[in-house]
Amino acid sequence: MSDFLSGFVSIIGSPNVGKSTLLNKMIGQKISIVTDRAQTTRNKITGVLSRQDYQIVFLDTPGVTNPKNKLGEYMQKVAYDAMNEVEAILFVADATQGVREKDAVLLDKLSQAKAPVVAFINKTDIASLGQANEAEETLRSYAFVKTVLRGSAETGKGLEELEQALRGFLVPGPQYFPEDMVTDQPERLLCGELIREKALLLLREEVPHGVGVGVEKMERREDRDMMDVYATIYCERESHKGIIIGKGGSMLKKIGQESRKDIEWMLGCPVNLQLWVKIKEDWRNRQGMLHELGYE
Ligand SMILES: Nc1nc2c(ncn2[C@@H]2O[C@H](COP(=O)(O)OP(=O)(O)OP(=O)(O)O)[C@@H](O)[C@H]2O)c(=O)[nH]1
Ligand SMILES: [Mg+2]
Repeated sequence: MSDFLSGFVSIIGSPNVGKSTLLNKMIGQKISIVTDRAQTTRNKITGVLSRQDYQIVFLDTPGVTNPKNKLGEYMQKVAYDAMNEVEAILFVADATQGVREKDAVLLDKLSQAKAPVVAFINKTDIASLGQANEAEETLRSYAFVKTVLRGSAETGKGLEELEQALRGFLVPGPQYFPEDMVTDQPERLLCGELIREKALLLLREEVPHGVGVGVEKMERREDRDMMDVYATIYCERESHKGIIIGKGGSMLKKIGQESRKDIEWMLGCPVNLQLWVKIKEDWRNRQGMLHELGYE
């Protein structure tokens, strides 16, 4: 084991560029939720890639934007903290968007980081060659960016090269996690995230950012292979509660059905999911609620 290499790699980038999709694809398992909306990821998500002679511990982070509330401040801090004490930083850009003002601000921040920076231009499957080339040229103009690669987290193109590039920054060290462990997120948090993902995907534009999910209890039945999961969807307004519940409870039912499928797949057993909706005004600015939902 003396030749074993390992290290931490933070995945950093603007919202919606595909950081979580990339993590899931590299790991080969869905551990970080993905939607087409900005600011999907709210916490640091650890994903472990284990090979025979090396291990990469990825840290997926929230897309960096200007915070609008305490939750936003927390999310920004998670991303900034992840720039320290890692072996490498994987900066992700969206080929169809290029290097925008917000990406440039983030790159300036990364120029101060101690760790080497690898840039990955994502979504080349839907970008023109010109767009990808332009992004690459801009990224290469940053002297501290060691390597610029491109590909697609969706199709998997370019990910083998990316893994090899990151491998080059690993150092002799321990296997931090057992090789069959893909994340250190507790099942309870993963369940909550899967429910939040379905809520984000199914709800209208104005509700999603104010949605939080708390899983109160997970209990295995004694008489059979089944799990009872009790969870609450929090929102900020009466009108939002109405939208989440839907006509005759139809929306809540749909959120429940779709998230249950994912939760069952994750837990490997049938699940009885009980969902509630509660209003907590301005919860994204309330320390107690942030703490309760795991944002601390
Ligand atoms: N076509 C295409 N779509 C992609 C690719 N990677 C990600 N996406 C899509 O881009 C959207 C955002 O993906 P996420 O992985 O949630 O992005 P993120 O950077 O983690 O976003 P935040 O957590 O909000 O910061 C989703 O709709 C993905 O399906 C890709 O390589 N190609
Ligand atoms: Mg994400």
